[in-house]
Amino acid sequence: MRTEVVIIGAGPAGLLLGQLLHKHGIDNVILERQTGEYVLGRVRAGVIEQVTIDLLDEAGVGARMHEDGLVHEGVQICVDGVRHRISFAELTGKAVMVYGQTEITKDLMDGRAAAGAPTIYAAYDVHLHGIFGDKPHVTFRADGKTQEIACDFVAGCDGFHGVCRKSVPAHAITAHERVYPLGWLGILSDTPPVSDELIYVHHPLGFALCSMRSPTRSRYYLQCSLAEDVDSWPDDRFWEELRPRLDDKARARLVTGPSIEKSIAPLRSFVAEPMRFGRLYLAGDAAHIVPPTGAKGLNLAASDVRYLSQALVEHYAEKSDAGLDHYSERALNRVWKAERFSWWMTTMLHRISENPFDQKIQLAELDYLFRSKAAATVFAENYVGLPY
Ligand code: RFL
Ligand code: PHB
Repeated sequence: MRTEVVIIGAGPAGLLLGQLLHKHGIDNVILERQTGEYVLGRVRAGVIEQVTIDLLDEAGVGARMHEDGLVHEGVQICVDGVRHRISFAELTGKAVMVYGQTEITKDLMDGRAAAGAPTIYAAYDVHLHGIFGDKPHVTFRADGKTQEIACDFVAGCDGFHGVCRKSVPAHAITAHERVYPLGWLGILSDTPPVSDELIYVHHPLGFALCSMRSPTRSRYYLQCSLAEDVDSWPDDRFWEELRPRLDDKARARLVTGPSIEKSIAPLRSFVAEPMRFGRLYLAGDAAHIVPPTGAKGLNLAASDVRYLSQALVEHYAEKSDAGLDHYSERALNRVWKAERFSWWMTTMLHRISENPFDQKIQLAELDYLFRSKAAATVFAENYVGLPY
């Protein structure tokens, strides 16, 4: 088999890249280790930036998002029971959209099926060959047999635990990492959200987040230790731990109910540099991870895909490799700013240190954020997404 671009991974990065390339007549095959059902079962991101919305529209998969997505013109931060609002509309003239990653993935899968572009699910033992030469190829096992695809380029969109980044010789790659001593315990429930806007909660008992997927479906998170086991968190225990962290109004509006999903995600900041190795280009979580506090992971995957798809279009349509040559530098420039914002929000909002000095600094930072228009604007500009 031969194609122009082999894309490893059918998460949002891989599917979006496939859709944009297909639109420009560039042949691509996606190889995904899991089944489509499994990919759709993962509950992850919920907040998307305007630039990501625009890209989904450009890929032709934005219709359902515009119908069902919730436009949020601000976000709320609650400190010790008092809520403060940061208005994106007033400070930046922009907004974000609350629309689940599961739905985006479904829209992209449907778009790909409609386009008739090939995705091979349950593709095991993916190996990359010859990425530093002119004629790379990829081998994998599917339907019980070993198969091979020759290509011009490989896009590594296979997430943090994928094979692409690990295929690169150690001397060619530098990893920057910060692991936080905590995780997020998340719950999804068919109960109405406590507020029309997201509430990020700073509390002596630990961080909490009240988010949503729709007017009837809530998503809540609690800071937890990395040693926690999700099985030791029956729903009642979750609601009991969430309740005292909320302000009076949110507490009064809290409707509890059975969880339809519950999971723990560790918090990590990670960047691999560079993002290009010969004819292999990394995009999304394969190259970088942010802690979820700034809601940037999926949005960064989308911005990488924007740079990479444009560069590949330039290569095939204009016979110019300028975009490919600058891909890593351009993508990393935006990545590091989102890394900084996510790290800052994480350290400001979680109970990380038991040192009273550190706790006072957190409160001073939050107070400054609420009182200074300049500080609130910095927050808002980053939250709604920096320009490309
Ligand atoms: P994904 O989604 O991990 O997809 C990678 C795909 O590659 C497949 N794969 C392989 N396929 C073939 N061969 C192999 N050897 C393979 N190894 C792996 C995997 O099965 C998978 O299908 O990466 P991608 O596409 O880069 O997308 C990244 C986003 O999923 C991620 O950044 C976000 O979910 C992060 N995130 C959030 N981002 C936001 O922008 N806004 C949010 O509100 C937000 N909230 C979150 C989040 C992530 C969370 N968790 C669980 C880490 C909330 C949480 C709790
Ligand atoms: C979510 O709704 O899953 C969500 C929202 C905001 C975040 C992270 C996750 O910062």
